[in-house]
Amino acid sequence: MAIEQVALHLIAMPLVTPFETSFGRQTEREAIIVELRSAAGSGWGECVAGDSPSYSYETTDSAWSVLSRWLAPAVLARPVADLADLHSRWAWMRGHHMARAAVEQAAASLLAAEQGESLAAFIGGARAAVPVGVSVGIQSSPEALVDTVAGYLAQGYGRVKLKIKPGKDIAFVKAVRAAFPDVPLQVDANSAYTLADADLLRPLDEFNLLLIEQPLDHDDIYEHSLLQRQLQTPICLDESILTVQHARAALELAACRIINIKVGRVGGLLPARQIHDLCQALGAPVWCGGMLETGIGRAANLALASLPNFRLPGDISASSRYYQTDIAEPTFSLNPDSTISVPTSLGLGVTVHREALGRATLHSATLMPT
Ligand code: NPQ
Ligand code: MG
Repeated sequence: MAIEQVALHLIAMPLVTPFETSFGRQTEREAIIVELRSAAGSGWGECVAGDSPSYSYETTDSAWSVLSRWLAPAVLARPVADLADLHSRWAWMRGHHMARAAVEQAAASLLAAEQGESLAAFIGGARAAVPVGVSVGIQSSPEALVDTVAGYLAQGYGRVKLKIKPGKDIAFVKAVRAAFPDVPLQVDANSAYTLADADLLRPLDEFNLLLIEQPLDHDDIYEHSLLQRQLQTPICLDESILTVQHARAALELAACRIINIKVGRVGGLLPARQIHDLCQALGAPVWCGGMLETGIGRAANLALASLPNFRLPGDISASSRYYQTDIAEPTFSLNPDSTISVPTSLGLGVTVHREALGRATLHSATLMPT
C-alpha cells in the first residue's frame, strides 16, 4: 500500500463539561489528526498528546515536530506492507509513542480496508460489543460528585471511575459508595501520591473497588510493588507502562495486577496487542483506557478492546460524554447493557466529516515524498 501524501490537522474541540484530574483542568481538547492519502482514499489516526506535558511529556507541539520531520517521511518512503514493516522504520527512534500511534492507526485502517476487513478483525478482535464505563473528573464536594455520578448511572453507565488526589479522595469515594452500594467502582490518581501516603490510601480497601489506578510516580514500577503489598485492592498501572518490557517487569514484580492499555501511550495497535498477549499469558486482565478521543481514536479503542483479554470495562464512553459535535460519523452511543458496539464496516468504521474537521482545525500541513 503506497502512501502518496500525509496531512496533519491540529484541532481544538470544546468539551461538553470541564474535565479535572490530579494534573489539571481541561475545558477543551487539542489533538492532531493524521490523514494518510492513498489511491484507495484516506486513512485516519488520532494523536492523543495534549496541549501541555502533564499526562505525558508528549504535546501537540512535540508530536507535530516528530510527525512532520520523522514519521511522515518514513511512511512516504516506500509502500507499507504491514504494521511490522511500518514499526521497523522507526524502531531506531526513542519515545514519542503517541505520535507513532497516530500514523500506525491510520495505516492499519487502510490496510484493513484493503484486505476487506474491519479494523477490529484486522487486529484479531472477536467481540461485537465491548463493556464500557465512564471516567468522572474531580468535583468540588462529595455531594456534587454523587450528583454527577447519579447522572451518568441514569444514562446507563455500568462502571464508574473516580479521579482522585490528596484531599479529594476518601470522603469523595465514601460518599459515592454509600449512595451506590453495588456499582462497579474504581479510582485513578494520575500519580498524585507518594509511597509515604500509603496510610492515606489504605482506607480505600474498605470500598470494594475494582482497582486503584496509577497512585505513584508516572515512571515508577518498584515503589508500586511496595505499595501493592500494603493494599488488598489491585493496583492498575497506566502511565508507567509504555512498553512490553515495562508490563513484564510490573507483573513479575507484583507492582500491579491489572494493566490499562492505551494505544497512544504504548505506540500503536501492534504494541498494544503485544502487551495484551503478554498479560494474557501471565494471567493478568487488561482494559482499554481513554484519552478524550474524537470518533477517530474512539473507533480504534473499540477495535482494540474487542480482543479477548480486555476483561474489565474500558474508559470508552459515548461520544456525547465529551463532545457536542464530533468530527467523525456515525458517533458512538451506549447500548442499554453498558456496552458500545464495535464498528463492523471496512477499515476504521467511521467516516470523517470534512466540514466538521475544518471547523475544528487550527492549522493543517501536507507532506509529500521527497
Ligand atoms: C487517564 N483519561 O486514564 C486519562 C487521563 C487524561 C479518561 O481518565 C488531555 C490529554 C486531557 C490527556 C484528560 C481518563 C486528558 C489527558 C485525562 C489524559 O489517566
Ligand atoms: Mg489513568
